Amino acid sequence: MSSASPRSDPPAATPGTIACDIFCAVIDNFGDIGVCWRLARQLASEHGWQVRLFVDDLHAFQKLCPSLALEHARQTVDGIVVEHWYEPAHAGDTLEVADVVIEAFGCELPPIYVAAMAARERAPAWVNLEYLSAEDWVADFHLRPSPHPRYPLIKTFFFPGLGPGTGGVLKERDLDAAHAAFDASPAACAAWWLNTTGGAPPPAEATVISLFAYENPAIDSLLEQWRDSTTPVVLLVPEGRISGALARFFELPAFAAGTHVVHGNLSAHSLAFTAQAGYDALLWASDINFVRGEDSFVRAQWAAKPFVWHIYPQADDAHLPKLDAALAHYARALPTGARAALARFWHAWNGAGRPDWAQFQRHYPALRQRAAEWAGELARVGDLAGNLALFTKSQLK
Ligand code: TRH
Repeated sequence: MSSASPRSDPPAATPGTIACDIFCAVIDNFGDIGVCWRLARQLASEHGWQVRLFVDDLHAFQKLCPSLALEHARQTVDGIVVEHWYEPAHAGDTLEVADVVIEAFGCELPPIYVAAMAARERAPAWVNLEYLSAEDWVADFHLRPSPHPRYPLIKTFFFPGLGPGTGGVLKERDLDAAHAAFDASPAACAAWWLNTTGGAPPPAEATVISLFAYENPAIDSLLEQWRDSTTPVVLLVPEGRISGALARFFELPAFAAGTHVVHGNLSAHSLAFTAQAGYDALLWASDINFVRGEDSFVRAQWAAKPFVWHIYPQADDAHLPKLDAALAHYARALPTGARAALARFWHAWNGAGRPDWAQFQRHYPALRQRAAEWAGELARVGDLAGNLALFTKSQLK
């Protein structure tokens, strides 16, 4: 549970504690702040850093962190100092430069802050955290330094990735234990279903699917296939950009949180958007997860269940090579038939063709096994927060 306090003092730091400032400009949706908030909490809780998070859009942030107060320019939440970065030049009420400075996704730091970084007795470790891509070039560019054109400062590009030689992706130390505890506890599972849908867990023969996606023209065909399925399908849909399409399909004015509909063999529940920490349980409770963007895509991999990725669409289809690069990692070790079925389904979900549910389901056992193996392989690349802490500490020596 998050707790916010409007006090402006940061949590008391012990001498030698690393201070870290993260700057986050929200471009779209929840991924920018989602990644930064997860990273901030991990650096504080697992590495003992004193973290300050500058974010320009408190409304987007509050969706993931309901205890955040919109009216405070500065507040402390879960031990993290949150500064409302209300204009690009704002750098906090008093100008303090941290030991480690993370600019997320190429956002531009306030010029006054950069000047203060240069004036600092010991230059901070400055990192630009990039968007995740599974493409091969990422390992070549990870940790490349970029000297500042005017100041004696070096910025390092830190690239998340799915393969060796990259920065990896975020994974909390206690994540697997929390997942295992959820799976091992029928009471926790039943409580989750009651709390989330108002009912009991579905019968074992049902396929439970979570659906987090952008607007998607393939949804109608999929809803028809689920409705006409020979076995029950239980669909869990966090309220959001795909909800309008479900409302149209079910001929409802809206598919708002709390709505339950049964059509043929499909039971669909619209869920309230949860605080970020609550999202994992939705992935654990489901047999197949539809995810999108960056952070939910990563969480689905840790959940170790088959998943379908709706990649964030970019101009000129620049996202399609990224989709195939992720498939190349994830699907590599699948038997040929399952690999082809997965690729066809991911492509159809991203605009090319019609998703074939029966074919996807036929390969479920192989996909399930691969999902578990892949989570192990990915873990070997190392957790991004740990990798970033190690690198920046080496810069501070
Ligand atoms: O919201 P997104 O589509 O964000 C996107 C992507 O990150 C994309 O790569 C980026 O370029 C673009 O923004 C600007 O998808 P993503 O990354 O999965 O972020 C969603 C966040 O929302 C994630 O942290 C999980 C969280 N979440 C909740 O906290 N509660 C919920 O109920 C749900 C469904 C998600």
